[in-house]
Amino acid sequence: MALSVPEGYRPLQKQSLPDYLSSHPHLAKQLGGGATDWHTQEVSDGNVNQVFLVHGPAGSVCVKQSLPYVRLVGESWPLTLERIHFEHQALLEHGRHVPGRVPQVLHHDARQYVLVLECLTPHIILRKGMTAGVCYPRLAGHLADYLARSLFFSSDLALTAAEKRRRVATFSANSAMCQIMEDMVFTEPYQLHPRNRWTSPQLDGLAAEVREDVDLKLAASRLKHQYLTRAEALIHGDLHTGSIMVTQEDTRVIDQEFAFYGPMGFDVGALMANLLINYFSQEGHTTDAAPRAPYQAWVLETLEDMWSGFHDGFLALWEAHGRGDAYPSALFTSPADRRALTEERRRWLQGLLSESLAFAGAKMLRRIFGLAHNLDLESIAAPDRRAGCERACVELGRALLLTPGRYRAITDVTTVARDLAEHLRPKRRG
Ligand code: SR1
Ligand code: MG
Repeated sequence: MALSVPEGYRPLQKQSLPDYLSSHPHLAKQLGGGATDWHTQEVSDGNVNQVFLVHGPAGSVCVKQSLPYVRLVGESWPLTLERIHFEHQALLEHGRHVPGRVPQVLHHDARQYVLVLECLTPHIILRKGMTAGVCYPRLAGHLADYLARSLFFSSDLALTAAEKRRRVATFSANSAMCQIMEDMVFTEPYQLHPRNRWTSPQLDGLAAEVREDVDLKLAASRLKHQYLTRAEALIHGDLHTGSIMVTQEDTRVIDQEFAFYGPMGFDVGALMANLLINYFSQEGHTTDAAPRAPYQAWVLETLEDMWSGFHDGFLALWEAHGRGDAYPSALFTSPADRRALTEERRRWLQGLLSESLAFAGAKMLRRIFGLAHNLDLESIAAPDRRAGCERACVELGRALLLTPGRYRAITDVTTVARDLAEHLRPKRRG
């Protein structure tokens, strides 16, 4: 694909932003004063887009623009500009389902592929906070609620089939972004690919084992098929801890450019994977002076609380608002029918746990062997120490991907994680 942009499209720069904002009176008003009073900061932090914060005497805004390529890699990796439109649509839809958990949209410029959003302050990226060992007491509850509401209200459990199909049709055009995930999550980590990287030479053997493990490749391909075919709900599509901003009081989900109607487990599993990666990475950050064991306990507790809060919240939504075309209420009228339906809902969530764990496994492996790695692990400077943590991620990730049904409860996963971390400890001290 060549770099091509529509006529009139101009990538914004620090210098051109004040002019752009001045030409939109409602944004200029939000900032207050005039263009010369505004201070602009480039804060592009994700892998894909460019992002600026602009501060004025009355307020601040966040300006995000699609570039015709992947920012992390540059012009050698062209990418369609339309991703910002899908992010806009997803922000509106999820914003309706989970008010207050996504940033407010202030402006969408379809011709310049720009979104202007509420500037989240004093929020920071969750992954940065978690790498530094900061606890967020409200995180599990907020994430559980976000997952339950965003997934339930965009599914066939809540919508009519016609409405659901209309929405699926809109988002199915986000295929350039979906293809990034199809390649980077389910395919590249299992083959020799020029984009892949890992801690070498420490993990060379493990990377080769992964490439040669046919059961693992089948399990990853099975999941890829689910990702390709299961239009279950409007998912965020890249729900890692770098797509979440936090304070002690607040949690916001950002960066919806990968959104589409896909399997619910892809979002739930992404969060599980990223919490588990952080958990294992703490073994690399701990020192005698600043032990991270209490923090690790908090991370696993957050994972358990997030899943159980999601489980209970989703069930409650289904009971109260299950008026979609799936499971027609006309079929379940007697007390016995209703009891059977309640049982069915529990089984359904048990199935979702397994699917989420399998996706979590795939997401753990891609962060060790694929292109895009996590700060949690990357910030461990000593390669041997980092490789030890990564091995634990691979061991658990592989087990989740191969045998997700073995974990009947989330505590079965956290028990195994604790065990694996315990085995890492003597090696670290030695
Ligand atoms: C080109 S890098 C793309 C990756 O970064 C994003 O955060 C997604 O995880 C994606 O796979
Ligand atoms: Mg992102």
